[in-house]
Amino acid sequence: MCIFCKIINNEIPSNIILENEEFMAFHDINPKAPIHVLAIPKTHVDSFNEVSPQTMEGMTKFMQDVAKEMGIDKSGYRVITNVGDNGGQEVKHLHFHIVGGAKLAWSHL
Ligand code: IU
Repeated sequence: MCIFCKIINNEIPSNIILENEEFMAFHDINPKAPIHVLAIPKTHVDSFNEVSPQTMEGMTKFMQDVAKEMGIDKSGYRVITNVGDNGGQEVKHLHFHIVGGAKLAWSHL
């Protein structure tokens, strides 16, 4: 079972921000900004390459709710999903980084 599936199953503890039947959001253990949250589907999907439009519809609303919950919806934030080797994807369970709480640089492209 992948590490994020273990987090979903409470086999590994995480700092949960928001959760419903389909999605979960928790603090990244190695934050790259003052606010760095990961939003994931509870059903395993390897990456953005495989996700269905139906799942993305729910995911979009869920991430908007996470941004509100974190109080960054007005100040602004960034949503990132890394895909595959060149994208720098380390965990092979689809996740969206929601990053904010500071003026973000655009330094990796
Ligand atoms: P990436 O897009 O696959 O590179 O991002 C993986 C992220 O998952 C990375 O920011 C890690 O700090 C984060 N993470 C985590 O929050 N908890 C974990 O148990 C593991 C990785 I493993």
